[in-house]
Amino acid sequence: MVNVKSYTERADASSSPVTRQLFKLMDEKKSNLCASIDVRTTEEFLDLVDKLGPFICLVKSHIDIINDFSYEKTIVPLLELAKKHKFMIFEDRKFADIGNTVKAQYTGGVYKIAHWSDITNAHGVTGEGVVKGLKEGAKEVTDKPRGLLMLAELSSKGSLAYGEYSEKTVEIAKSDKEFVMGFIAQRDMGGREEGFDWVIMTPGVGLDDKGDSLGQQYRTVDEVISTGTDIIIVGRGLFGKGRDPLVEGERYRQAGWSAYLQRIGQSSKNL
Ligand code: S5P
Repeated sequence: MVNVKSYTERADASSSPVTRQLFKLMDEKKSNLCASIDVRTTEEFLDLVDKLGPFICLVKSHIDIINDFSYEKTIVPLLELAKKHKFMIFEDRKFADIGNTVKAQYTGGVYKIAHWSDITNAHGVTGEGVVKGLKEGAKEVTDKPRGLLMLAELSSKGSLAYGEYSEKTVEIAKSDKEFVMGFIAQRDMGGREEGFDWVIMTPGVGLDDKGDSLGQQYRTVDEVISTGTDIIIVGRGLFGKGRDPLVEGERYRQAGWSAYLQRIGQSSKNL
């Protein structure tokens, strides 16, 4: 059974400060769209963020693929755009090491992720220490709320994250109700009967393509929302192959929002 409550209702009951902020923002902007902006230059990155900003609740970055990254030229303007358009930020770092190492990777180096990214994610492969290490790191460098998503399932062909692996990852997520806000997954991960209301964010979403030549697999917006997705993560569907981000941004926002309204039993006149 997927979650049929509204984002606002869930915000009020959530134990995660980041989830509370995100769900409220989503209802305000009528958007459950996260733009995944995987491009190689700061200029392209900021240009796409500015264009897509009005349609999205969240920007997902892979900050380490930007060739000319600098904190001043990439992150400072990104934070300004986040204020201008009201979206949150998710650095898709996929941490996968022991607690002590991820803590250093999260807070230090050139990227200093914990300083600017509201949300990040981690694999469960190394065990519970990954959650503790990241949480400690966040507390040491900022007073702002930070949230973690565990990677329970992946969209790519042949992924090893299923069955017992996914179940064990869910167990790890239960170790921290305040910092772990939910999952990257393809469907609802349960937990409500035990008092967890996780946010499910789903990549591998596309309305025009079935996948790519490197193993990515796409499902439609209606499909993922009906199986429990709260936030759709869309990358190349928004700006790849010469697509117009202004057109696709609104198209995916509407598709995501109407599928959500349908799931919670409201009519789509509220689009
Ligand atoms: O299972 C996953 C998990 C993630 S976070 N499958 C994914 O594709 N991702 C990320 O989502 C991936 O790293 C990329 O940044 C984005 C999908 O991009 P698209 O262009 O295929 O929509």
